[in-house]
Amino acid sequence: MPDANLYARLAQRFPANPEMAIFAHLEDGRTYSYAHVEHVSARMATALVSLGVQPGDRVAVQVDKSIEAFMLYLGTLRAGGVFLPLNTAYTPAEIQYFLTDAEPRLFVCRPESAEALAPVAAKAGATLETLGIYHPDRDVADAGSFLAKVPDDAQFNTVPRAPEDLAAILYTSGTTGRSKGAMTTHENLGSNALTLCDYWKFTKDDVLLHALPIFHVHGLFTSSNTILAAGASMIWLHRFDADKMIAHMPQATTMMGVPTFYTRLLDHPEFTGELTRHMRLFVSGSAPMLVETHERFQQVTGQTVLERYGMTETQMNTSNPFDGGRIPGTVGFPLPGVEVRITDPDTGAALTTGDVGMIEVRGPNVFKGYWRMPEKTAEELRDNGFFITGDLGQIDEDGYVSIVGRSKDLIISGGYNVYPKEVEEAIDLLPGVSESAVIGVPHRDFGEAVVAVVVPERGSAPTDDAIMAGLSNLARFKQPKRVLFTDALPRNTMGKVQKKALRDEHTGLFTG
Ligand code: MCA
Ligand code: AMP
Repeated sequence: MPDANLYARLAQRFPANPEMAIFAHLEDGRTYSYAHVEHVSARMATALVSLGVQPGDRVAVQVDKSIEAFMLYLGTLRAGGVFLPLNTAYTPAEIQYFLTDAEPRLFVCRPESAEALAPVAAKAGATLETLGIYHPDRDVADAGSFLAKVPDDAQFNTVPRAPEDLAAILYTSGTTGRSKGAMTTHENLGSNALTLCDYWKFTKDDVLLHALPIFHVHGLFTSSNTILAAGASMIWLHRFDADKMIAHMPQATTMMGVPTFYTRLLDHPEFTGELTRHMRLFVSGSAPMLVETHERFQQVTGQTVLERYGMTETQMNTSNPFDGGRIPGTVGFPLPGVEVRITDPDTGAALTTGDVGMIEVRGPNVFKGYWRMPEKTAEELRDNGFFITGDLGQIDEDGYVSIVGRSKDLIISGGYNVYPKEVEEAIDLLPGVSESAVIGVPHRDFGEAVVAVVVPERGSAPTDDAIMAGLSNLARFKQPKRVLFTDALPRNTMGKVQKKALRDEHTGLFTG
């Protein structure tokens, strides 16, 4: 059987000429070819093994986006390790949970976070190393301790993996209780990368404008793995910056982003039809793109953004077509090899064309389950292989899938997921608070913004500053953009908080 190791699968497709660039137009003037990818990932894998990483061991990473961070991901795959990327916004309290749950052999963090995170790593039994942004002109100390352990030269035989072996764990918050580690296999990632490469017609001539973070599926897998599968190249920006996107767009052929990328570009006076005429593809996902944004984009550029739908647990499920109608407000067709069905959320019975129900997905893209949570896995992954997404949708007569809502209480802010329950639990613990409801309110920039509606205890008058100060253990993007106070939350006859009524009441908070 051929090796299913994702790196080995992608490397087979690397360009025949290893001098071809993988990272193009680097801001520091470096050149970085596919030969470098092979060599540096071999050196990284060697260092990982020397640090005790064995096949199946987790390698947890909370570092800034850099080429070295990306090579650490590839080195982990080559060593047969399980890559566990963590949002750079997570606080030490949040990291503590992930490390305790995943028990990584190694935890790599930013040099400036090492002091705060050393006790966290020690408690979880993980070796701690640091990785900073490498810059040839800067003091080597900035690059952290890990690179010092990477040999100058090394060959490495990629560890063979079976399709169902784990390649990565990505944590996704739960609607109830603790975050769950989505166990993602080599086959999940390999099949999705090859499918997207084909479906979106990527070739070695493509240059992807890459400004997404690399601790989530969108930036790490959907974007980067697809580029490696095509033997193409990327313009690697450390973060989204509209000016830089515009400066680099003339050298790019494609871009992938969350809707906020598109609204920010459209608001920029230099984003014009002229600037984008040569671009062959713009892809959006991670959150719904408003029809209005699609239309503005069409007006300015004459092009239609291709919207697709994915999840941490399933990689990419559906996509509007490359050729043929890309219909705003839909997420297109099931990708080749992926089955999508709509079911009754209460009974699980399959529904028919046009009916709104639960979106369920089956295919080689669907994850293996939640790390050490067999009950949660059984709740969401059916015996017949269908995954219950928690998204509500319908399929029209032409086969286009639309997402019309969510059965899960979830806010998507600028492409980051925020689970209201987690924020409410933190607020409810604060002095003077009786209860709270956290809702997503329309926001021009982030799509939805987190808003907390707080009921003070009788006789107490907590301030919004006090509430915010009490939430410092939560990542900034989860913290409310506004705290409102009320005497009582609206409830239905069953006593359940009516979040829809609250959302309706405050809908114009940021847009009105
Ligand atoms: C930053 N802030 C945010 C967010 N990002 N607040 C709410 N939501 C956010 N997404 C806060 C910061 O804490 C800060 O607050 C202030 O906003 C400005 O921060 P800054 O760093 O300057 O923001 P930015 O760099 O401009 O970031 C905005 C962004 C970024 C570019 C939209 O959030 C981003 O890159 N999002 C992409 C997320 C993504 O990749 N999602 C894919 C998930 P303060 O100043 O008060 O501290 S994968 C997925 O969903 C599935 C699989 C799929 O289908 O793809
Ligand atoms: P995550 O848990 O970060 O993987 O987020 C996955 C969720 O993002 C999905 O379950 C959807 O609710 C949402 N999502 C992703 N892509 C789209 C899209 N194009 N339109 C609407 N929602 C989307």
